[in-house]
Amino acid sequence: MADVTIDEQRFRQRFDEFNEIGATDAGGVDRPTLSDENKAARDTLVEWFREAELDVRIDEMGNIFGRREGRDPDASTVLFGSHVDSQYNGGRYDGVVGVLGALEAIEALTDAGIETDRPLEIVAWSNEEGVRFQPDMLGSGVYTGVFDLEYAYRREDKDGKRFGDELERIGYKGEDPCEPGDLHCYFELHVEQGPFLEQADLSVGVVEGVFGFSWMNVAFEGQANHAGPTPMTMRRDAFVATADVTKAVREITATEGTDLVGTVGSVDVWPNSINVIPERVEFTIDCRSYDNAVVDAAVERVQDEIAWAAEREGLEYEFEEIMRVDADPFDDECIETVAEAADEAGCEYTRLVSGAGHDANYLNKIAPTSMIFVPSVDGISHRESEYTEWEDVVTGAEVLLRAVRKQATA
Ligand code: HGY
Ligand code: MN
Ligand code: MN
Ligand code: MN
Repeated sequence: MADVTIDEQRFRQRFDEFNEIGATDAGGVDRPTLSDENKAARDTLVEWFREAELDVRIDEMGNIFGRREGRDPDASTVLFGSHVDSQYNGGRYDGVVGVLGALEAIEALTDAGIETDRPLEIVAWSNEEGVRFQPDMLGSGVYTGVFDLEYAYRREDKDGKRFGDELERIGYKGEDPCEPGDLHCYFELHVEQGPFLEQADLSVGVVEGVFGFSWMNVAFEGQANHAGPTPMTMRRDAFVATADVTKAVREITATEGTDLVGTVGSVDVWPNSINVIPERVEFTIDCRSYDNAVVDAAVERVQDEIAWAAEREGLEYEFEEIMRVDADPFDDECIETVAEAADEAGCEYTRLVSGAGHDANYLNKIAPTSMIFVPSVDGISHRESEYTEWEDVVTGAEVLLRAVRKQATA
C-alpha cells in the first residue's frame, strides 16, 4: 500500500503539542474528564478535525466525531477512535495514540487522494477513564445503549458536581443524539498497558477481546473515638474492616490458574486524623477476568468478605456494584482484518486479549469490532512514566490505516 503513508512528522508534532495540554512536571498529563485541561484538549481536537476537512459533530455526551463521506452514500460507516480524557497524573499515550492515530490515518488517505466506498468517522469518546465520574466508558456506554443519558448526566464527582453540568460548563453538551449511526465496524488503536508485547519482542497485538470487569463501591460505618483512652475491645474501626477486605481481595485473586485480578484502588477515610479511630471508610474494588463466571464468583465472594468483616468489627456497611461489563470476544472478520493489515505492514504480531477496559468493549455489542495494540515499555500505564517507542506508535497507526481501508472498500 505504498500509495499512502503515515506522515510521521505531522503525527509526532501533533502528539507532542497535544500532550503539552495538562502536562505534569514528571512527564505525564493531568486531563481528567470535563476539566479545563480536558476542554483545551477537546478544542484542539475539533480544530485539527476541521483542518483535516472532516465534518465535526458533538453529541449529547460530548463525544466528538469527525466524518469523511465515501463514494457510496448508502454504505454503513467505518468508525475508529479512542479517548483523550486521562487518569489524574496519567500517561501521554493512553487513549491519545488511538485518537491522533485515527486522525493521522484519515488525513493520510485524504492527502493521498484515496477515496473509500464507505464513509469514515473518527471519534474521541467522553469519560473513558471513569476516574472523576464513575463508571468508565460512559460516553461510549450511552452511545451503545448500555447507560441512558439522564443516568450519565446525574453522575457526580467527589465534589458533588454533575457530569451534565460540567459538560455544559466546558461547552461540549452537544445537540446531536448520542446514539449509534449505521455502523459497518469499529477499530481502536491503543497502547497495550501490559508487559506482554514487549516481553515477546513484538510490535503489534491483534486484540481478540477484552476482560469482563466489575467496579464496586463499598462503605464501612463504625464509630469515631479517641485513639488513646478507647480500649481495643470497645472499638468499631472502619479501617480495620477495610484492611481485612483488601487482604481478602488479594487472597481471592491470588488463586493459581485463573487470570482473575482485583484492586482496591481508591480509599477515603473519615475523619482521617492520626488520633481518631476511623468512623467511615469508602473504597472501591475492581475485579476482572476474561471468564465472566470467574468475575461473577469473585464478586459473590467479595460480598461475603465484606459482610464478615463488618460483623467482626460491629459495623454497618453499604455495597454497590456500579458497573459490570462482560467479556465478549471481538468479531472474527475484524480480527482477521487487523491481522492481515499487520502482515501487510510487515509487523511481527500476536493475538491477545486486553486486561484494560476500552470503549471497544461497548462498541463490540453493536458492531463488529477489533483493536490494535502497540507495546508499553516495562508494561507501565496509568502512570506518568507510561511510554511507547514512537516507531511502535507509527506502526500502530499504519496498521489502523490499512485495516480501516480494507473494511471501507467494498
Ligand atoms: O479501567 C480501565 O481499564 C480503563 O482504563 N478505563
Ligand atoms: Mn485508554
Ligand atoms: Mn486508561
Ligand atoms: Mn481504557
